[in-house]
Amino acid sequence: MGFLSGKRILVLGVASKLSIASGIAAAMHREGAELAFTYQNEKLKDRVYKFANDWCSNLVFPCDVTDDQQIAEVFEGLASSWDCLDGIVHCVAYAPAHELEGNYVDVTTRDGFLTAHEISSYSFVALAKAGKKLMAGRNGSLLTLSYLGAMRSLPNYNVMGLAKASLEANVRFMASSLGPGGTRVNAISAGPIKTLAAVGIKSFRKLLQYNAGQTPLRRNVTIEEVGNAAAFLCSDLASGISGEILYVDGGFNTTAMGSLEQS
Ligand code: NAD
Ligand code: 0WE
Repeated sequence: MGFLSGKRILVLGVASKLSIASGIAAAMHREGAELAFTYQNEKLKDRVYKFANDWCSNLVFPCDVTDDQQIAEVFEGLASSWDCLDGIVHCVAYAPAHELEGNYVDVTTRDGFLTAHEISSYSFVALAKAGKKLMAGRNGSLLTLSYLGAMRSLPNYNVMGLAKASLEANVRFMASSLGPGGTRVNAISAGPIKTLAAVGIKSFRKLLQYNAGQTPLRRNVTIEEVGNAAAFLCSDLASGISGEILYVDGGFNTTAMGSLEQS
């Protein structure tokens, strides 16, 4: 029996087999969780249905997180199959591409700032709000994905860093808000991984190479490793952990200088 057996968990953010959400779903399925999924738009619909099927799920809902109606309908849909919900996994982020390349002060706009914060941070509390009733009275768990750019500046991550900082504060305020009802709220801050969200990011290959060379483990992390940590955090094994940002980055964030060898 897996350590998530009996848990019902909603996963947002599957876009491909490389998605961090896919690594998380695979680990959670392996540990016995029952899963439900959402997809952002029609382009992703068939693909997400296929993935859901692989993980023995037929609960799939459209959900663009900028749309309150769609968010509400996810939980109405879930409620017609499940009488309760134990977890929500939020693997969603977006900033307009032109904000993720170039000098931060030069490229940041009001519009891009608002979009990044709405999709990458506000949506997490919006989901918690809409799912609150279904999750009430369980040892529930909410999980989101962050990145070190929340804490440190780095080239090109730009306004996404601010959105992740907001997301991490969101984790702490949501943990305080939902803790009395038994729900835990955490984030994983993952090291860089080549996913769809990394395609088209300027110099991402260079960043991956530098990161591996400067990391205590001398390599990048995988979606399987993030998946295992996510499964743990959403399980009762993590019953004492809330409001936490757990780094799954091979130790990168703990060093001031990882290596003096050429990266
Ligand atoms: P991905 O492209 O596979 O996933 C991003 C997801 O966001 C997609 O499924 C996309 O459909 C969804 N999305 C974007 N806008 C949306 C909207 N308006 N409504 C609903 N869904 C929307 O990439 P990923 O790397 O797996 O990203 C998942 C999470 O992991 C993100 O929060 C990202 O910031 C975070 N993260 C990624 C890395 C990395 O290096 N890849 C590192 C740390 C954290
Ligand atoms: O959070 C992310 C990326 C999230 C993301 C990706 C895109 C690409 C497509 C948000 N918005 C968009 N918008 C698009 O149009 N990561 C942690 C991965 C990432 O992205 C970077 C990084 C790292 C690491 C961008 C610049 C520098 C480093």
